[in-house]
Amino acid sequence: MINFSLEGKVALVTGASYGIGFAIAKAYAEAGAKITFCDIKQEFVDKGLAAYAEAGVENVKGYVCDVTNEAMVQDMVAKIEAEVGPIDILVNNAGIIKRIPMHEMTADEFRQVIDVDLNAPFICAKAVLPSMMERRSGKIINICSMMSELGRETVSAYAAAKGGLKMLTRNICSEYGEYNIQCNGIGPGYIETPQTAPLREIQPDGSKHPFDQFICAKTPAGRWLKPEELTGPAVFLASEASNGVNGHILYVDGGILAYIGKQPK
Ligand code: NAP
Ligand code: GCO
Repeated sequence: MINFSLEGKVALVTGASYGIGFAIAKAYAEAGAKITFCDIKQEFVDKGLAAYAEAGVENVKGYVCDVTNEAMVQDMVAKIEAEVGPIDILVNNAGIIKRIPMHEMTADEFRQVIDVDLNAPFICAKAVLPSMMERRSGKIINICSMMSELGRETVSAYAAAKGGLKMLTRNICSEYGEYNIQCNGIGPGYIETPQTAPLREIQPDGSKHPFDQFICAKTPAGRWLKPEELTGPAVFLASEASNGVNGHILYVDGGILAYIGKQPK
């Protein structure tokens, strides 16, 4: 029988107080996993714990951790291993974006995005790999993006990071596949979360944001996706059902990458 269950597995989802990370962690709990997550501030961890409780997800553990800080990440992983158990599933979800024209972006702003969106997935994967190697089993899932494949104005740092994250995914696959560790990516399309809220703001005249209209024209279904639409693929990539899948970026984009876009009327 195909095993999509996560029964008895320990999952760490970074940046999962809300948004995509929250939806994935909740789905993992429903599939039987023990959930741990982190966020950068205690305030957000507390809000996340309350949200999981409200959603009926029990025994969730939240940790304050800035995923760009290797010492904090190593300490968090050690705490999880002591308090919950060895981490079977890591989802590198935490991420930021800065939408600034490249010629106006400071090097520090560029570095901040690279730090969270690319360096941190390296730091977190490096922290869980030794135990996964010892147990000869593990799943690492990196949350990539349309910008792992495409560029657009004002997101140079984010696209560079997410493009790099695609190749980090493939390299972890290449280097650790022999330990029965699978590393794959999920490439969400355009998802309704706080990160994209500015792109969906209703205009003063009551019309849709131009970018909202643009994305609906670029998506065959003509709509934004919801975080919950990522959870099936996320459970699949965390389960034994995907043990033969490695180094793959699974795009959950409603068909954006396959579509030239709806012809304007
Ligand atoms: P979001 O709503 O902005 O949530 C991002 C989460 O990451 C927040 O909980 C945030 O915590 C946390 N975080 C940021 N920096 C952190 C750090 N240094 N240490 C720990 N946690 C940190 O984003 P989202 O839309 O759910 O996106 C989640 C992931 O999916 C990101 O990697 C994003 O790039 C990717 N993605 C999103 C979309 C989309 O359309 N939404 C599409 C493709 C890919 P704070 O609240 O404390 O900052
Ligand atoms: C943007 C959006 C995108 C999404 C996502 C698309 O400004 O274009 O924020 O980058 O977050 O990454 O897959």
